[in-house]
Amino acid sequence: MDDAIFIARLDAQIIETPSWAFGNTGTRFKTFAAPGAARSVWEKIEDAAEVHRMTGIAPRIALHIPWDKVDDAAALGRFADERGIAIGAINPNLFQDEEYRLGSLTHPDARIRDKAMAHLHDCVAIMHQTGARDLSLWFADGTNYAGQDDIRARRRRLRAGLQTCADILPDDARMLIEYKFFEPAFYYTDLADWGAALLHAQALGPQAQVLVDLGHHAQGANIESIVAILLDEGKLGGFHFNARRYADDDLIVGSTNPLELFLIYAELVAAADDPATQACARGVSYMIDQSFNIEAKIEGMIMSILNCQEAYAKALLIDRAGLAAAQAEGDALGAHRILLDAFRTDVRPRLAAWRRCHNLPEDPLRAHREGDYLRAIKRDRGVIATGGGYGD
Ligand code: RM4
Ligand code: MN
Ligand code: MN
Repeated sequence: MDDAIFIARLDAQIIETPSWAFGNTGTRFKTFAAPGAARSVWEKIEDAAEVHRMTGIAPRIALHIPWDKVDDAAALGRFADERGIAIGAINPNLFQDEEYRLGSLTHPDARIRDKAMAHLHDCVAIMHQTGARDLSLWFADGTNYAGQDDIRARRRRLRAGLQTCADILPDDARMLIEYKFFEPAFYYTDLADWGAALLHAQALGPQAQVLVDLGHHAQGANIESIVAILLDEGKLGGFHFNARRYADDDLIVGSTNPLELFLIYAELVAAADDPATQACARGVSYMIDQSFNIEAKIEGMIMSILNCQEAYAKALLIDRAGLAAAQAEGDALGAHRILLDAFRTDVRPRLAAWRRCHNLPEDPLRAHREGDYLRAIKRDRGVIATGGGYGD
């Protein structure tokens, strides 16, 4: 690929960071306190700004409501804007209240469904106040025992709730429907896979798309093929990047299976060059959804952003013409080797050059580690007490 195009494509890649990864998070066993971890949404925005200063490609932060709820959302938007950060996706929590024991939009009791809908209304209001364009929906809804509830009835309740949500969405906004194959429910999950999400998104119309969280598939699932199919249907709306080994581990993206991340980017790059899928590919929101347990928060986030950029840069280097020719000839291994050649290319020098051009630190991780910002937050914020875990 021509250098100017390579650089222009790198310039266009934007990745959104999640507010929740900047505070202390942990497992149900223990939350370890990280020195200097953000204590409020305001500090999370400041940390997101540090990630953007170091990497140059993380100018948006996603919020979880009510975790990040403040009295004046517009003021929060302005606070972010002054730091060069925009508010990204709004993620409504529909899983923490007592009433959601049997579900939220799928709950058998209409009063609980109304409560969930009221929360979605509040989140749409926050979108208006902050200029956020994506409503990112993940539901913990499901059942634990066969017979516990009627699967088709639940599905219809969910569809009705999503339809109302589509009706109240700002005109230029999207709703992204996320799926996860299990947890917290174990027998049946109302949005367990991309098929379930896609069917709803198709019925709801152009403002509804599917969100792929890399941690939400069964072991061995071919995620890049899901990405390709959703792109082909014009229904891929966004990603939650992370990595998994066993379940929804929320580890640093690219840390367990860098080849998978590269192959996902390869599909995105190919679709962006195909007139039939270009519009969808260009609209995809790239978001991180991770939860750091033992890692330093900002450092982990910088590494995540860099891993995505590296995978993307390698995908840009795939010899597309050679690949098409090998595929047309039925040369399975020739085609495969073309992909691997790109994957094995060391793009770090080119990315360092890209950073130099943009007045960014050549080594963002080191610059952050040695910089004033980290020193200041460690000094000013200190270490906050955290919960133990089970039984606390
Ligand atoms: C889910 C899913 C959602 C996230 C919640 C807290 O597993 O990944 O995106 O918002 O966790
Ligand atoms: Mn997610
Ligand atoms: Mn998850």
